[in-house]
Amino acid sequence: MKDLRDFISLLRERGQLAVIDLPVDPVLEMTEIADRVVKSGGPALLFLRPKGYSIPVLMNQFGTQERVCLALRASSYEELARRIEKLIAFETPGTTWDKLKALARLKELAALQPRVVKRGACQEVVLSGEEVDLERLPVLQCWPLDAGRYLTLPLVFTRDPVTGRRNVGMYRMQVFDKRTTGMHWHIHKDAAQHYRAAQRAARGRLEAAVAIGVDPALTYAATAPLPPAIDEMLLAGFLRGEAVNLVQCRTVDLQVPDHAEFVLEGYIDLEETRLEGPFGDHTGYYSLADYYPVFHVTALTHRRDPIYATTVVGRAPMEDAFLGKATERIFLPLLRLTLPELVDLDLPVEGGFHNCALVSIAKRYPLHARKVMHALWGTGQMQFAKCIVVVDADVNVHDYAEVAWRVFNNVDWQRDVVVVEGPLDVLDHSSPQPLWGGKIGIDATRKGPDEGHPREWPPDVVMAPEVKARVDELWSQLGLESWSQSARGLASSSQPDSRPQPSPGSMPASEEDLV
Ligand SMILES: Cc1cc2nc3c(=O)[nH]c(=O)nc-3n(C[C@H](O)[C@H](O)[C@H](O)COP(=O)(O)O)c2cc1C
Ligand SMILES: [Mn+2]
Repeated sequence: MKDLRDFISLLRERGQLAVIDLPVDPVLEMTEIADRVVKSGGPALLFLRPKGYSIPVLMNQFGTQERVCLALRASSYEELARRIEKLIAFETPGTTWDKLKALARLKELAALQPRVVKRGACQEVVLSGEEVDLERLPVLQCWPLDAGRYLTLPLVFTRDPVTGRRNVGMYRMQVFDKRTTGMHWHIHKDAAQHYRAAQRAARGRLEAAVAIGVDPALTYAATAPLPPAIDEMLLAGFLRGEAVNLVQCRTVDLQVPDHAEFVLEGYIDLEETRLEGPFGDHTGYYSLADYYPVFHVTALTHRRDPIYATTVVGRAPMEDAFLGKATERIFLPLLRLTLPELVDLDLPVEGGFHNCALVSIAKRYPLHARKVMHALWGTGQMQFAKCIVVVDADVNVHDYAEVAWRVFNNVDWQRDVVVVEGPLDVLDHSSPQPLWGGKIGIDATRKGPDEGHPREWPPDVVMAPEVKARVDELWSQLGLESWSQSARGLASSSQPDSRPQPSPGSMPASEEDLV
């Protein structure tokens, strides 16, 4: 698979693509269709006849766990996590054999670095200056109160003006007119850092290029919360098992994926901002209008017969929930590098991923749970977690009923809660002021005397294994099977199938951690 078209063909082969040949309006109608389809676990959508446009629209390419795995070349999220674990395994090379293995891994990684090629299909058609007209693209107005039309799946390429390092982030872009858009990078994100660095260096402008419609591994990489020093295109190369090919832009000094369906080249004037939003956002609320930088398009290049790729966000679960679950699985092994006591992590989609984190830990010392909370609040985009619930290693954090049972029973609300202040995601609307506010950490682990709990901690109520085995043997003779089936039905109804879910207990820590 080399590009978005190959992915579309793959989806078609797998029966994972619905081709829609009726005229459908990109204003609101596509959202309503995509929303119904994603919430019922349905296929990717290729709209051939957007009303008023001649360019087809692809939506919901990531709308199930199965499709995210196809996109990331993995059989499951767990396999992905294992690949990441292998990549970052820091064994100290003892024997010559170990040293050779470590070298081989470095060599492998070096071969996955993006490379610049001479020509790319993304420049089959080049429009510059006055020829550029963004209003020819079938850009969606997603929700009724949106301020306008938004590019919702753009890969935004910028360079750090000081280090020259590339960043690729996904930041929505409101189309203002034929040649300008908003650039909604939040102040905590890497491109916003490039913007501030360019302001400090008094550059006048910051160049940017935007790719739309690429190999889905690249699209995922643009959403991944990587540290600024790691190139998203290297992660994409690692995921797809092949280096990403980039071509030089025509009007700015940046490189973009050779196979992109569309590329917008341009710059951001460092003095200029414009009111952006409101926009129906992934919190399920409209993000409020605010002033953001303006992107001026100097060239629009595209493939012959291009396909426009987009998504809609809104009340979960939406398509982005499946990208978020992939991130939860991929980044757990990375978090474990500094937090080896972390057993598992669940970010409920209803919390938009950063509003709530459920974590299980192998607890070893008093207030260990608080150490983990503070460490998470100090790590990358986990800093936005408004609520962190910590449970013991044996609790399945993906089973919300079990987590609720432990929290409601284990917590002394005076002793086991910390309330702190810290940075919040820009989209948070609950705090009295933007950007920062209150957060809570809940320690629902068992407490011992060393944590101010002199009383005995009671054991869980569980049946003796030999009795369970005996009843298993008897079970089919008791005439109770039809009853137990309906009981199971009741239990599973609290977890709709469309919720993106890793298999329970899929990520045990090392045996030592579980002791
Ligand atoms: C569909 C979608 C839309 C997004 N829109 C924005 C946005 O408008 N602004 C923003 O700062 N982050 C947005 N994000 C999240 C960023 O892509 C994510 O935080 C990413 O890690 C940013 O890259 P960076 O760490 O290189 O800055 C969006 C993510 C998705 C999946
Ligand atoms: Mn980045």
